[in-house]
Amino acid sequence: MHRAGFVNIFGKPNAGKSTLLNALLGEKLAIVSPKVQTTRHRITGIVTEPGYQVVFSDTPGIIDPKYKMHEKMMAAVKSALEDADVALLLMDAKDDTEDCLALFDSLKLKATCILVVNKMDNLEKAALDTLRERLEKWGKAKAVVFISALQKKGLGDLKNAILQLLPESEAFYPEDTLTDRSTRFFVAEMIREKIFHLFDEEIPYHTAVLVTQFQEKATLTKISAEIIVTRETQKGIILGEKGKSIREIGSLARVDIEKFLDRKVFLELHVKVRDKWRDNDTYLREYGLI
Ligand code: GDP
Ligand code: K
Ligand code: MG
Repeated sequence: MHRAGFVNIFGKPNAGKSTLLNALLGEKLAIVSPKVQTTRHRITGIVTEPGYQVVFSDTPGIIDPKYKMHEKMMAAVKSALEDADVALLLMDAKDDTEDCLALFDSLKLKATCILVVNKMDNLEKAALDTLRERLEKWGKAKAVVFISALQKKGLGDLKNAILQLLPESEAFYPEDTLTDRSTRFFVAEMIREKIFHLFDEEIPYHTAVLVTQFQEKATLTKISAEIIVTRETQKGIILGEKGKSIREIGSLARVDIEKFLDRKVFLELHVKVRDKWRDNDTYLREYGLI
């Protein structure tokens, strides 16, 4: 019997959803940062093994929408909820347990659920035992699994739990497919991740990245990208003194992109100011957020 299905990861911001997707795939597809709302899109990663195929989706954390961009992000979460065969409800071991369960209750899930407690590396054994007891009483999940996505612990248990719940089906994608997103998309995301790491507070939330040129030359890939911000002052910050900051973004991103493409890369970055892009349908569409 062959099994295949859609397994989607849900949870509060920073629960470790993107880290888990990468750990399950053994490949860095989703960008990760300690800041909330790093993930803006639904990102799919596909695992194909003899006998089964799992199509995993990482989703933006569940939040109350403040901008049109947030509404689009939550629409992505909602559609992911609707087409999951198995929903992984991910919580941080240190998050308030009752809050998390209330949030999961509020999703009115129809999909089969696995409750996944991440960051078990942050709790002592006694505390983990108490937590397990409480979560098993919740009764709405088919299984409760403890993991550390960062330390890659408990992933075997999680895969087994998923496989038991996966429907009988043919594969959905050819066996060598890793994702349904384009290379350009991942390049833009890798640049965006560096901005999340290098700047505090508001800058990352006002930034989008657009790849404007992607050319495979004989010995390297030439990539141009625009970093979009909402104000002139932010442009100045991204550029930095004598262009120091943008050079740093470029050199950090280039290392990741070269690893991802397995090719030498020439990366050219520009900064553009687009007032209120987060509330503008045309821009949101251009940046792939709709
Ligand atoms: P997301 O917002 O749910 O996608 O969370 P991310 O995957 O971006 O991770 C948020 C933060 O939690 C990052 O700093 C991760 O390195 C960290 N993190 C993720 N998984 C673990 C884990 O298992 N243990 C610990 N200690 N930290 C983790
Ligand atoms: K995050
Ligand atoms: Mg994420």
